[in-house]
Parts: sequence; structure tokens; C-alpha cells
Amino acid sequence: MDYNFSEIEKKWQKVWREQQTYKVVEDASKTKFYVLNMFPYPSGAGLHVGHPLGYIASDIYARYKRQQGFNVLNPMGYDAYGLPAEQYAIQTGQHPALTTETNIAHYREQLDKIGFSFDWSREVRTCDPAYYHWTQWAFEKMFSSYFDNDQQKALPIDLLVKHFETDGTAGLHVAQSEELSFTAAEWKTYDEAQQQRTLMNYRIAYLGETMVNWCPELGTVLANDEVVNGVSERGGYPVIQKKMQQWCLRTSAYAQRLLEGLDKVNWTDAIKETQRNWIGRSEGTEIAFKVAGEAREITIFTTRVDTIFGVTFMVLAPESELVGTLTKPEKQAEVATYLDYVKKRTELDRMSDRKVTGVFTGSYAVNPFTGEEIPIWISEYVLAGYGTGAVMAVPAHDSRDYAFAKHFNLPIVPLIEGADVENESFDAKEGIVMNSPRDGKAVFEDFTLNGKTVKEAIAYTKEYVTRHGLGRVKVNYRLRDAIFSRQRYWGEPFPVYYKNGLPYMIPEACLPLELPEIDKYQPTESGEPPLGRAKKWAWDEANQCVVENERIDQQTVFPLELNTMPGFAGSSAYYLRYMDPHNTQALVGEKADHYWQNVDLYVGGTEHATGHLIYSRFWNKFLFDYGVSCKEEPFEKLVNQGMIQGRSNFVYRVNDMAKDKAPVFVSKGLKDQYDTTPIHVWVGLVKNDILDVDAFKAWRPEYEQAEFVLEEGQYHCGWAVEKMSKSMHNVVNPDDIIAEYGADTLRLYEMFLGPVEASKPWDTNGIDGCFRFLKKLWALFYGRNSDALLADDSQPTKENLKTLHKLIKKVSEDMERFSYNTSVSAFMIAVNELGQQQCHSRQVLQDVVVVLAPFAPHIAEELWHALGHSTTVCDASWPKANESYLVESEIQLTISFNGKARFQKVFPADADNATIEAEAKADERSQKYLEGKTIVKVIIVPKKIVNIVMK
Ligand code: ANZ
Repeated sequence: MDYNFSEIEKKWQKVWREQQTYKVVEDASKTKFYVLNMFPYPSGAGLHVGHPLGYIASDIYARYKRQQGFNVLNPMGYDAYGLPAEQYAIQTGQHPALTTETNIAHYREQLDKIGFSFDWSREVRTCDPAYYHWTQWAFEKMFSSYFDNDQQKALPIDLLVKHFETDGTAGLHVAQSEELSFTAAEWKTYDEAQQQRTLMNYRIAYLGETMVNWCPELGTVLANDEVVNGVSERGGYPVIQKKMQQWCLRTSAYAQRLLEGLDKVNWTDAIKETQRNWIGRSEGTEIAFKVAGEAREITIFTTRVDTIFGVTFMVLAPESELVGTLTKPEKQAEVATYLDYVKKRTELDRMSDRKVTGVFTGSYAVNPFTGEEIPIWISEYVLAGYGTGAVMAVPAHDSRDYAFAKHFNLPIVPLIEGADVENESFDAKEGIVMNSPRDGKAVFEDFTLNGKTVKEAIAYTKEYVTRHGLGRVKVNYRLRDAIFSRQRYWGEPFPVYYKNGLPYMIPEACLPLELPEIDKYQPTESGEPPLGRAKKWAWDEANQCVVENERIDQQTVFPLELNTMPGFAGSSAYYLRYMDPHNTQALVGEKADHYWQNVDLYVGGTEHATGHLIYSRFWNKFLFDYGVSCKEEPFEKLVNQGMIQGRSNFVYRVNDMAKDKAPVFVSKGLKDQYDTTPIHVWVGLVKNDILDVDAFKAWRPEYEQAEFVLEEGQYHCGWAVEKMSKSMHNVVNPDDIIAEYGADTLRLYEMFLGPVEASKPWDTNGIDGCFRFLKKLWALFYGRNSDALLADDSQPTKENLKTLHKLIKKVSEDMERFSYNTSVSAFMIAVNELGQQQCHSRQVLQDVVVVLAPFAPHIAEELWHALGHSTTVCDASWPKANESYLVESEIQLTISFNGKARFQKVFPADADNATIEAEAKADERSQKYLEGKTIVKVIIVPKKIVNIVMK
């Protein structure tokens, strides 16, 4: 009987569906294990073979854990809001909900064919109101919270109001947009509007005026990670900087916890380092410099307070509020031109460009340690959003300050031994301070840094500055608050309405606030976001419902928010929702949350290192503060699968052919004899790099008459590894592979391609090996022409057991390392050996099936049942490798004469040295080396060498 994969796979997929084999319920008698894939955005193009790589790897692990007795949660869903569906809607008028629905159906069909162990009863879609109910709910909770720096956690905003009522801002240590100062008495005089505006300074979800990446073409704001090289990641449109009022999330408040949490998770060092850099903790000092001749001060942030004697100028960010008042009248025109220039520059340009630009304000500041007056400049290299937006410039020890000083001819004063300023070597972190104070310019007589190491000097200065009230120690983070508004249609609506221009939340009981219908998916003529087109988008406060816009009276009916939430809103807590997807009362019920706790294994691409993986950690920590999630870190272990690249094929068309003549294509080996142009050819027309010439002619009308110059009757194609994309005709659809070889072969082959984490090209040429392996396995059970099972009750031989236990040991070890490519090789070796041994022992074959089940579940289920079982192989216990079967019965030693290796000889594994020596000497092959010589001694290196020393 042949291996009929197509019948087998359909049969078992149906059985699994009918018997709900992959449905999982909380079961206190079993230990939980939660496996999660980063859920896909269902694009119109469907899945290519690169997409399931991570899903297959995690499915193998999920199945393995289940066989080990764990209660495994392995859910799947869709990140269903997003720009492509909206762009498509703009082009075609098709409602994005419909496009999304169609795409999801297509994805599901493709996923189903691969035989995943997903519990589809827990599916979530971010665009489903029952799901985004909880996204809106979390947003409202963030709106009504502030972050207490001492307790390092979110607290209800009412507590802050109480603090204001009793103490004003005195003794306040909280996360805030700017430092405000008022008394309890003052707070009480504030009217409702002013109180609300004040609270906005502290809320975790707040409306803030921020510089945003504005993409005019897309009509929306983009997150930093959606902008690449100054253009939008999707579409490649220009992005400019613009000040806008936006919803923001105070992610920066959680910077320290986000940093510390990294030490507790099992992620790769590379990803952790990326996150650490993104969070960018920096310990430094804030010091005030007086403006010359004024009482005003400029506070700067520095990590190198030890260099204060080398400060020769100051630099302000162009956006600094001080710029206006510090600019002298005669400098105003020049400064205005400069500010205009900076507006067009994105933050990324400003940080990465080596170009030196700047302008002098005409004002001076006083160095508090030298008493010197130093000029105050403005330059784009100082960023408004970091530190205090002002720096003390030390051109001798900072490369950007140095470039600036050189360009504008400002003094450079070296302080530290070993820093080679002329050669632009500023790295003097280890050196000894030599020139501080310099030239007797010391305001504080007891203060000297000379002779100290940089480290000592920093500590000494910090302490001095603090003690004398000149400044304070400050920790800064590069992590910015997340901008949370998008001017798009296809996203979660904000549950917000505006009363007298101030935002109010829709009552929790009225959620979800559903996305309204609109006629076109573009911004309005007056530049409002698409929701500005909705006719029924107003909130009736009295009746607590959405009503027609015409009823807006600013008394009881108010306009609703027109922005929607960004892509990361829906993906920030989906892992919690899978734990309890049908709960209508809570995001996740306490019971489910406490059972599943958090994700044990998370599999996804590295492209989410700074976006999703920061936002979701933040979101989870916020919910943790309120006891909604029970673990501080959402994802215990993270595995990043590599990218699968495409393997493109080329044909070579001969150039300079007359237009009306049929095109001529030359086989690869002959192409150098002609003047040719390589052309991508669809990989489906090529097998083992040989072109199916007839299929090629039928592919495109212009090739119908094509002629070919062949090599030995065949057309050989060229190939290259490139990104998998439509335009390169190298996209391989898993459906096609499954139709030809079956899902089990696809699964094995995806793993066989290489380590899960590595990026590698897809090469269909190698797939036959995996397919042949499954056929060989099948042949151990069924003879070619018979339906009768060959497996019998014969006792396994020692050899059978050795092969089996070698396999179990290898695959069990590989599982924990996600080294599935080596497992597939181990399967191939084992099945070859069992074939040679003509093994039909049920006892052995059964265990082979059990360990193969995670990789090739369909064939495993079929054979498992053929062996007489009536329950699923998914619940067959994972076997233990028995080391005693692995002991080698023989060893092979190298026999050497006077240190020269001559031949190999096999001995019983338990042979003692006397036996080895005697047999080595007696061996026929030894005689010619021993002839006429006397043996002095015989040295035996156990398990390796026998050296016979002669003279
Ligand atoms: C004087 C100095 C001397 C500095 C020296 C460095 C070396 P990190 O580690 O990233 O926190 N800086 C401060 N605020 C800035 C801003 N808004 N835009 C651009 N640069 C800013 O770096 C802190 C250092 O970056 C600070 O220490 C300051 O330059 C600069 F030998 O002050 B330093």
C-alpha cells in the first residue's frame, strides 16, 4: 500500500476538528504550558512558505509539551486592523471589514491544511467589537491613572486629586509631562476645565502637544518604528515633523521596570540589548548655568560632569522655549531662518547626519565653576525631547561638540590625560584629570579634580554639586511616550467625547464604542481624519448612546473623537484575551489568568524588538499594577524565527532581436557565448533548475513562440537568493507544496532547511528527501503491494533498540534547543537503520511514531491508529531514552607503530588492555611493521590509540 498523504491528511484534519482534539480547558490537575505565535496581519496575498516557519516550530514544541503531560494552550488569531486594508479601501471603495474577512478566511484555509494544533475556539480578531471592548477599557483605565515614582506603579488618579486637595504639588514624586507647582489652596480655586487640564499632565493616557512624524501622503501620524530613512515604512512616502495634539501613553514612566524586567526573561542577548538601548538609561547630573547679567538659569543634563572646566560654549535645542528670549535683536533674522530649516528635519536626520549647523543667539551664560562667560548657541544636534534640551559643550571630550567648535571656530580645552583631541580621539573615560581647575579660574577654592580618574572625578563632582545645591543627580531614559493617535479609519475608535474642548470617557458600561460607517475612507476636505465623515458620531450624555451629529448641542450631546488607535493597541494584550476569550465581564477572568499566568514560549520575528515587544510589556505591567494580569512579564521565553528568502530562477534572453521575431532563450551553460539579459521566471515552471519549456511558453503570451538554445536537450536556469516577493516570481505557496507532497513533508522540510533562528533561502529542490523519508517510514509498516500491516509482536533486537533510543535521546535534546533541523536528520538516519535491520517490531515502531508526531502529525496519527490505538497520538506519552541501550558493543582503535598511525582495528567494548595488546600484536597487518624489531612497550590511550613502540 502506498503512502497516500492527501487522503490521510484530510481524514485526520476532519477527525481532529470533529473531536475537538486541540480544544484546551483549564485543568488544575495538570501543569499549564502556554505557547504563542505573534498573530498575523491577514494580508491579501495570503501565506507564503516563509510565514508558517515560526508556527511550525512552535506547534512542534506545543505538541511535544502535550505529550509530556502538560496542559498546552496554543491559540491563534488575527491582528486585523491595519493600513493595507484601509489603503485598499481607498483605492477600491471596498469596506475594509470585508477585505479583512475575506483575507482571514483565506488564511484560515491555508493554516488548516498545515495541521496545526491551534485551539480555534479561542480565536481573537482585533477588529471585533467584543475584542476591542477591552482595548478601549484598558485605555480608559490608563486615562484614569497616574504613575507614582516612589511605589513605581500606576494608581487611580483620584488619589492624586486628594493629594492636590491637601498638599498641592508639595512632596509629589510622580511621572509627569512637565514639573508644575501649585498649592492646595490654588488647586481649589481652579475651575473644572483648569483642573482637567492640570490632571492631563499626569495621566498615563494623556492628550499632549507633541512633535510627530506626519506623513501628508498617508494623511496620518506614524510611530518612529514606522518611519525608515525619513520615509514611511509602508509606501515610502516623505515624513515631516509637525506639532500636533495627540493621545499619548506614558510608557516612559515604566522605563526602569521595562529595563529591570529584561533580567528576568529568557530572551536572546541580542533582543535584550536592543531593548536596553531603546530604553537608554543614562545616569548623569543636571546643573544650572546662569544667563550672564540675568537671574534666569539654563539647566543642562550631562553624563560627564567631570568635564565642567572644559566647557567653552552652550547649545540649546532649536525647539527650546529659551530660544525666543535669549536671541538678541540683531540675531533674530538669522535664528528665524535657522529654525525654518530645522522644521524640515526629522529627529533621525538630526541624529545621524554628520553635517554641522547652528547659530549664535548673541547671549552668554556663566560657568558656575569657572565664572567664565560662554556663548549660547542653537543647534539641531541637541534634541528637545531628551534631558533638558540644553547641553554644556566640551569640545575636547565630545565628538559632536568638537565638530561644532571646529566648524564655528570656538575654543577647545583639553582636560584629561590621554585624550588626543587633534586626532579626534575623545575616548578619555579611563584617563586622569589634569587641567581642572585650569588657569586658576576656580569659583570654589576647595574644589579640584586634578589627579583623579574620570570615574572618581564624576562621583566627586556629583556629590559636590548636590551638597552645594548647584544641581542634582538625574537618571534619564531615551524611551519616549508612545503617540497613540492615528488619523485613520480602520482602527479602534477612542471611547472619548469632547465637552468644551476637554476629553471625557464614555462610561465603562457603555463599551465597546463601535466603529461608525463612513462613505469614503479618506480624510475630509477640511483635513479631519476619516471619522470626520461619519454622520452618526456624537455622544448623548443623558441617554448614554451614540447619536446623529446634527444633535450636537454642547449641552448633553457632544462630538466624539475622530482619531483611531494605532496598530499596536490591539496587539498589546491579546495574549491575555486568549486565556479567557469569551468573557463578557472582563478582559480576562481572574481564574483563567491565574491558571495560564503568562506566555511560556513566544515565537515571532525580530522586527518587533522595539515596537510590539516594548508596548506589550508596558501594557502588561500597567494591567499588572491593577491585578488584571498576574505576572509582571508577559513572555517568559522568546524565540525569533529567521526569514525565509526566495530562491529565484532566471532564463537568459538574447538581446538585440528584431521586435517581430520570437524571443530566443539560451541555457545557462551557453549564455556567455551570447549577449543576454536575465529574466525572472516563475519558480513553479522550474524543477531542479531545469525549465519546463512547454509550461514556460504557455505562461505568457509573449513567450508563446519562444525558441530555446538547449544543453543536451534541456534548458538549465540560473538562480539567486532574494527576498520572497511577487515581482521576483519566487513566492512559493504552501498550498502548492501540500498538494504535491503533503503537509507532513512541508512541516519536516521547513524545519530541515536549517536552525529555526537562522534566515535561509527556500529551495524546493531539497524537498524530495523529506518526502522519501516519510515513504520509507511508511514502508516499515506496509509492504508495497499489501494492505496488511507488517508490524508484529516480535521482540526488538539489541540493534533495533539502539537505533530507537538514539533517536529518542537526540530528538528530546533537540526539542529544548529548538534544533529541529538536526532532529529531522536523526529521523532519517533512524528509519534507514530500521529498514536495514528489517525491523517490524511494534514496540519499536510505535515509539518512532510517538516522537515523530510533533513534526509530522498526520502520518503519525494514521500509523498510531494502524498499530491498534483508538485515542489520539497527541496524547501518547513522550518516551524516555534508555541509556543502557546506547552503550556501544564494539570500539574502534587506531593502531600505531612508533607514533605512526597504520590501521584501524575493532575490539569488543569491554576488552581489557592485555587483550587489546595481544590482539593488536597478533593482527596480520601488524607483522610487516614488527618484522626485525623489538617491542619496547605498548601504550594504550583508552578508546583511541594503541601505540606500539619498537627499536
Ligand atoms: C558634557 C559632556 C562632556 C558630555 C563629554 C558628553 C561627553 P547619554 O549618555 O545619551 O545620556 N546631551 C545631553 N542632552 C542632550 C540633548 N538633548 N541632545 C543631544 N545631546 C545631549 O548622553 C548624555 C550626553 O549627551 C550629555 O553629556 C550631553 O553631553 C549630551 F566629554 O555633557 B555631555
